[in-house]
Parts: sequence; structure tokens; C-alpha cells
Amino acid sequence: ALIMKPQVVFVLGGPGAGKGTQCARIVENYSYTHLSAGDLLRAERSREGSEFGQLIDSYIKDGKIVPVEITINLLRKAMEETMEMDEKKFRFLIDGFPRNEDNLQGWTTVMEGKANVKFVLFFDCTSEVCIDRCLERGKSSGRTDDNRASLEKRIQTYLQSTRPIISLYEKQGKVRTVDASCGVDEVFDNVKAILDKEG
Ligand code: UP5
Ligand code: MG
Repeated sequence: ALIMKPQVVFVLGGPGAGKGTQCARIVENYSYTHLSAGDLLRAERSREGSEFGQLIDSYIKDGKIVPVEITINLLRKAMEETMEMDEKKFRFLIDGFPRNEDNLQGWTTVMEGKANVKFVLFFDCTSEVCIDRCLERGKSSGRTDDNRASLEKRIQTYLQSTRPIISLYEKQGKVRTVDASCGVDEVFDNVKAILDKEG
């Protein structure tokens, strides 16, 4: 069978910017498979017999970025499994990755030539909006990092490590920026305009 090369859109933005929410909307309307690196890490954390459970747990609570060897394997496996189940599913939204130099290097090492990064969808809003949304969600999410102490670290990590990655892609003309500070529907209108243009 002819196996298509995976087509990837990296979805980036601060904690709580709405990456997961908008990816869910995209999946309803376009032929993309959503892979959240954070969700994959949280699933691995609670997988029986995982050797990385404790490490992932402490990194997430501290808002630190897990070593890429772990994350890239989870992503690669998820992409492979998706394409093995349905060869038409070769378009991926990779949500919350790459977050730092280490992530980017790991991606390049493992995936260069094996997947095409089409562009970066960047959900842009202020840290205040990010914090408010995560604290609001924290009332019911059960996420160990939706508290003020973890959030401060997540924001710090985002500003120090992830923004430079977005800037790097920006220099390559690969960033599509969405104003993420408005309501969910309005943000999605903006997303649609981009995806309809990019195909
Ligand atoms: N909400 C969403 N959109 C809204 C809107 N337009 N108006 C009002 N409210 C809106 O949304 C967050 C909350 O806001 C929700 O309650 C939603 O209803 C509301 P969501 O869509 O979940 O935002 P998202 O950007 O996905 O926020 P998330 O918290 O998932 O972002 P993070 O990037 O912080 O979390 P992630 O799961 O990606 O990573 C968690 C941790 O995992 C990281 O801190 C890190 O420790 C680790 N990690 C790695 O180490 N490596 C990786 O590659 C990935 C993660
Ligand atoms: Mg998310």
C-alpha cells in the first residue's frame, strides 16, 4: 500500500490559550487527527508499568518540559498507530509540541524526512488570560498543574523556552497567528480562515 507522509501542523500557545479546545473544533470540521503531547504524557504517567510515571508527574507539576526522548516516542507511536488503522489519516495537529530546543532537536532527529511540518498554528493571548482560564478550569479539571504555583512556572517556561521556538518558525515564515483572547467561536472563525487558505 502507498503510505502517505504525515502532514503536521504544530499547535502552540501559552498554557490555557485554547489549543485543546480549538483542536477539537478543527477535528470536527477538517480531516485532522489531534495529538496532544500533554495528553499523551498524562496517559503515559498513569499507564500501568510505565517506567516514566514519576518523572512525568514531577515535571508536569513543576511546569518543566519532559526530556524529548519520552515525548517523541509517544508522538511517533501515536502517529504510526493512527496511520496503520486508517491510511487516509495522515494529517496531524500536534498540540503543545515542540516547546523548547530539546524538543525541536528530538523531532528533527527522529522525524526529519519522515514527516512534513506544514506550519505552526499559534494561539496568542496574554499571560493574564492564560492564568485566568487555567485557574477557572482548575476548579474541576483535576489537573495537578492548574494551580497558581504550577501556573507561574508554566508561564515562565512558556516565555523562556517556547516563545523562542515560535520565533524561530516565524523567521521561516511558518507561523500562522490567531488572536486567542476572544470567545471560542470567534477564535475558531479565525482558525477556519487560516485552514481554508492552507488546505
Ligand atoms: N477556554 C478555551 N478557549 C477559551 C476561550 N476562547 N475563551 C474562554 N475560555 C476558553 O483551554 C483551557 C481552558 O480555557 C479550558 O477550561 C477551556 O474551556 C477554556 P484548553 O483548550 O485546554 O487550552 P490549552 O491551550 O490546551 O491549555 P493546556 O493547559 O492544555 O496547555 P498547556 O500547554 O499548559 O498544557 P499541555 O497539556 O500541553 O502540557 C502540560 C504539561 O505537560 C507541560 O507544562 C509540560 O510539563 C508537559 N509537556 C511536556 O513536557 N512536553 C510536551 O511536549 C508537552 C507537554
Ligand atoms: Mg491542552
